Amino acid sequence: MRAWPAPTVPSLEHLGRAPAVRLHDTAAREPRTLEPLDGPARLYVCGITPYDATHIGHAATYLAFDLLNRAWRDAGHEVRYVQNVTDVDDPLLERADRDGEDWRALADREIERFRRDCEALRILPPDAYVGVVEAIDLVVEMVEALREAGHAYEVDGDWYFSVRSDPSFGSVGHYSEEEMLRLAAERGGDNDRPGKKDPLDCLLWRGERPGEPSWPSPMGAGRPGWHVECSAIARAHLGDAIDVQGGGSDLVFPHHEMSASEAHVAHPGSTFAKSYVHGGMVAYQGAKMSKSLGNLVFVSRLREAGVDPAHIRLAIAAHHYRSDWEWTDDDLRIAGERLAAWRRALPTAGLDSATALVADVRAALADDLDAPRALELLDAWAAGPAGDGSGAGLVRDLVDARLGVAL
Ligand code: 5CA
Ligand code: ZN
Repeated sequence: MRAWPAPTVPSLEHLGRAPAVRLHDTAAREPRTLEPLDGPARLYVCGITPYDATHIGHAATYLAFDLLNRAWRDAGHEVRYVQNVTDVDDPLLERADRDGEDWRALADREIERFRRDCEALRILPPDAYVGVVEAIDLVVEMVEALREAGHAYEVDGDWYFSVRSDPSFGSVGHYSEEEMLRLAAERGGDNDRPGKKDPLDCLLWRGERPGEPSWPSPMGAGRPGWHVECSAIARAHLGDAIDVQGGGSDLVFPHHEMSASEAHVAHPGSTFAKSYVHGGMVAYQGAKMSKSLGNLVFVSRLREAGVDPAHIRLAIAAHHYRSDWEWTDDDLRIAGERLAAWRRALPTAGLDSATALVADVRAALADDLDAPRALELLDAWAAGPAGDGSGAGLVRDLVDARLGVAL
């Protein structure tokens, strides 16, 4: 499906390349550097389930990977970026049902709102933006491969994946059995369903139910299970051993664990992703911001209220992408003051301090995307002595290219 218009990204290449990016890998439990590559760096980030508007938590996740995209580009990599849309799944169908709305109309409206939010936040769009509804054949192909390998089984018309068929199952999140059971139950799993061989086995294909959308398949009419959509879409669009599979930390288990295992078993000898990278959770009013709890701050609401999207961007960037933090209105005020100070300092930027700033900001962002440090470096620069203005273009390009903010 259509993504959203790309913002321009100024090149800083005349100053040489930015350093290679070190990123914390959840599976390796330590930082990893993107290896030298022949082809493009390949990034897959789990997209929205479009049953409600984009909240600050979503925005924080997509902004984290936008920082990565920008860091890789500045380091000289071509980037191929793919994002999915879970445009058919239980929460979407339940919300449509609750509101007496057509599920497609609900998804279309929220996807469009997400596009406008991302455009306003100057997030680089994915090269392929893929809805599950348009990828049913890819999902069916993967479920077929798992069935042929003998690692899928049927329970009353639904098909499950045998998670234990992947010897590396558990190696993304490193959770204990007890934690996996708890998290699966909390996040859409059906541990106790009679007929399952293992409580953690996850749904691949849900047989048709009255009133639910379905598509024909060799397993009978039905619709995809959640995790397999991302294995199928990522592999089909990016190939084997993608560089980074990304999302918020609530996706480590079961989602990323399951989608990796499904891809490994469907394609023996393959590696789904070289690194798994996760952003922290944004809370509001004391709890994780979530559509199911309803404690939400919507990007679109803030924009309608006249908040400058650059302030939203900087308010989020002030928190390290891996930390869990709580949104307050004060974040926006601080971001506004910070941006104003940078703008005041810009016309008198000296060339030497601007050149040094570029190197320092690049180093901060190459160190596991340390945006809070990058902002502090800019604050210090803005508070420093005035120069002759010859560095203004450089600072403007730096802030635009690396932080997505136009000064
Ligand atoms: N469609 C699936 C992924 S395939 C999904 O998780 N959709 S979502 O709409 O629930 O979330 C979209 C992205 O936002 C995910 O990466 C999720 O980890 C992230 N996210 C959700 N809530 C928060 C939050 N409170 N803070 C930070 N990130 C969040
Ligand atoms: Zn996903």
